[in-house]
Amino acid sequence: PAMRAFAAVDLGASGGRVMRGLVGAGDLRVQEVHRFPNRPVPVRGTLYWDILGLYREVLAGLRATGPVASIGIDSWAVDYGLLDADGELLGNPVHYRDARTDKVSREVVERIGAEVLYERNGLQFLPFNTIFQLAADTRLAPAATVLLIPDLLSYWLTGELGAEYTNASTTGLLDVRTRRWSASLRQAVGLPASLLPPLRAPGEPAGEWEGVPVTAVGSHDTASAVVAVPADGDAFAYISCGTWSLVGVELPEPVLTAGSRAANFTNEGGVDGTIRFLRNVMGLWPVQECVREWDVPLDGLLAEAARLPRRTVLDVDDPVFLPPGNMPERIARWCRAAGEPVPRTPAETVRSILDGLAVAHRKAIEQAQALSGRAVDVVHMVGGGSRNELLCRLTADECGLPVVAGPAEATTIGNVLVQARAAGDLHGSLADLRALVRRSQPLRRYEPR
Ligand code: LRH
Repeated sequence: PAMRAFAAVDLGASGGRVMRGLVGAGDLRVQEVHRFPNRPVPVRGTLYWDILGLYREVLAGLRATGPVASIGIDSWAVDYGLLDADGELLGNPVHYRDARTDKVSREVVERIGAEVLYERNGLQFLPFNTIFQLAADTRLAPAATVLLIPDLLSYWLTGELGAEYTNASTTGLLDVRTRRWSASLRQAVGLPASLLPPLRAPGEPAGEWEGVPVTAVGSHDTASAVVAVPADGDAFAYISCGTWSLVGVELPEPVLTAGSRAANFTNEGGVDGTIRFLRNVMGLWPVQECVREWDVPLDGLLAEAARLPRRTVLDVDDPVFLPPGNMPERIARWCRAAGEPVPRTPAETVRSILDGLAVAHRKAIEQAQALSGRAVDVVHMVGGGSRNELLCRLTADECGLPVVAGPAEATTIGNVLVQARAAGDLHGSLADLRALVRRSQPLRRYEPR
């Protein structure tokens, strides 16, 4: 039987893509149709996403994809656009790395109480969680609706309003137990109920674009990536590795203990009612920022870094590395303050970041197991970072566990799998979808040394 095509729109912090996924006869293939950079724009002290530019690229990609059975959209989490009562966009979405939440986030936590907040929404503290961004937003008065980025693009395509559940779970406004919007958290930051659109689950219809159905997928990119982890059984940890490393395990229920809060572990809503129990590790962001500043290709640096010994281990999770700009300089300053040798070359700098990341990966995996009681015997690295052989090898060695790398396009594959199942082309549980990924995608195994 012929394979059917699905379009997956996937926007990451550094770039977006529109992919064609082909599904059928026990096979799965994804082809890149359109790839484009995502370049935030600083304007008078605020860092914005170029949302209209991104939408134009999405449209160009969809037109180039050809006939598809349906369209699914995912992106990075937490950020949003505001619509007025006529459905017009109010201002430009602000980038989560903007400094506007630095102070407000602490104030909101103090006002609600860190324990109460965690007990209700189960989220790790990140200064840019949507709840804090909304508390800092000065444009709320005329706003009628808040839409997370994939929901905003979906609205522009279809005219239909909705809040996809997995991404809504990153806002801080969802109740982690009932999995509905939390009235008490919403009220704590003074938001009217009407601002939050009705929730929809991955797999539900989300309207039509030019006669083609749009399907809600795990619209949080990390939720889609975890769907496509090619795990066999449940004794696995995953690292969804790109701009961020999202490191954790998949659970049936959230872990809301004091220990889990202290370790800043999050309970994000996954596809099929799962919980992504994980920590945000800084990821390849510092590397991306260094490369942007040096303006040299990464591949050569990685080859050189692989020949170097471990020298400086950067604490990549230090919040000084969160904002954009001056990354090499901030790294040198951190080393001086920590009494660590300052990297002398770009390759040494890259090596210090990757060694730091490998250590952060290990710690997060150890903590995820200790806090959840779920033991793991393999680490799955998915996403663009799984192409980074040095990082995979360092992670395997540091964790003392085998690392299975791939698929690099996990997010778009997870997006396509959920659409294809909703369309009736695939059947079964996450385990069945993962078996198809295992059979159809090239994977690479790194044994620990
Ligand atoms: C990864 C990601 C991550 C969020 C961050 C804002 O792209 O969605 O899961 O914490 O972006």
